[in-house]
Amino acid sequence: MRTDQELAVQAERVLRGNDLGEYTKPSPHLYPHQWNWDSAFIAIGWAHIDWSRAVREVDALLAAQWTNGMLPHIRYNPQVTDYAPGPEWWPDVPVRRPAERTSGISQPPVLPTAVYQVGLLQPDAARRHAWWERTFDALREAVLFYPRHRTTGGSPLIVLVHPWESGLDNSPRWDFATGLGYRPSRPYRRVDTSIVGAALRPTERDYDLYMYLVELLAAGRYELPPVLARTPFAVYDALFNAVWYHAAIDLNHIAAELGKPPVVEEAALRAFRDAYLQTLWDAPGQIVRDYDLRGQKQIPVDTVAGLAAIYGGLADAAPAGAMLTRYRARSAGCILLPSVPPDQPEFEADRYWRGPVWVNINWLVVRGLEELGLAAEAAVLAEETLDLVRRAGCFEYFHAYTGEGLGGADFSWTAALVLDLLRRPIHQPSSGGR
Ligand code: 9WN
Repeated sequence: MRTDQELAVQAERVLRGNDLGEYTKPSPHLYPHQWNWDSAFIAIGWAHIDWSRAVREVDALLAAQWTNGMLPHIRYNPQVTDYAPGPEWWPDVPVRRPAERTSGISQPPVLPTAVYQVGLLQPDAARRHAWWERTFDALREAVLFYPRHRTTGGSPLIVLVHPWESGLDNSPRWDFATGLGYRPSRPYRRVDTSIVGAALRPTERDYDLYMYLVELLAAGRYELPPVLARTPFAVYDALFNAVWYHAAIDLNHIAAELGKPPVVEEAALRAFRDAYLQTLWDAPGQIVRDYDLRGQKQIPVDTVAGLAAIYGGLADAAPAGAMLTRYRARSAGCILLPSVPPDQPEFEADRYWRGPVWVNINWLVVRGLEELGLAAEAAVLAEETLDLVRRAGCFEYFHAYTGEGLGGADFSWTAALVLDLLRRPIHQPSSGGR
């Protein structure tokens, strides 16, 4: 078992190994481009070992911003050709810089939170403020993109139009749509299953829907109204919405530091919180659920995304603690918080987002518990996360029962978030609460 020092050295080696100077590959072979929420987590890791490098990671992602403010889920590296689907599947994306090539969808907006955290790790206040000042307008547009372009019918909740946007691609929450038999009009290739065993990845049926939706989104010029009229997939994702809420609050913190007005007003945050709980809270299960806009109902599948209210600070400390306890009881025999509890019929201990343990999700819950003042619970989960990676290494995900490392090895966000847990131990509050 590695010591903390050995673990930190290993994590740093992973980040440096995946570093392309401008951005950090999520993993050496499987994911060669720049991914949105990966880079946010990765920047937090870099900030502990090389602050300027963290800044470059963020700058690279911001370079891919669209004219409407959206930060796309992939920023393509033009030198990489052995990844599918490539930019040819996403024609005419409205990037600000014409040379940029990106995907046509977004991903959970962790970036504003990362910029806030990275800034706090810069001891020189003048440098920190200068950086926040330089990135502020882009982040403001990125946060406001969602209320401006991804809401419908008077609800402030954000609509996702592709499972990839959720970051938890083949979560069983999305099976209602993969089960409908949609297929793209053109053949497509996959490279993921030549790098990782097919049994650990999304199925062909999942990919058929993913590529069908890619074509549909491109045909709708990536705009919500034409897509909503035709798509089988439009959801309020509990995790994505909580990440946005947290990002809005963190960007408001930055605004306050810079003497600017809040980006999202208090009243709008309150309305968002009310809508979130009203639409997504499942009282019998004491968990939040996602919502299918087509079927106009909650999606009756529980996953770890149901704990997102903890990360968002959308639940108070007492219900948050109860949610955690219940999820852990349902996941007895599993390590940490598995992506799906084993009592869900769709649970698979080793398949991607259908059961395995992911470090980024556990980190989100750890930091959420900490911010709610639940330091003891946060510390337990943080220590278990570090133990898992000490034993297994910096893998992409981990077998829900055995902790065996699965998917891509030398995975960047695992390394980055382990560094963060090592270097920024859980804060013990004097009074509690956010
Ligand atoms: C598709 C890079 C990304 C993560 C996602 C994860 C996976 C891609 C894939 O890898 O998605 O975007 O090929 O499966 O699901 O969360 O950002 O690490």
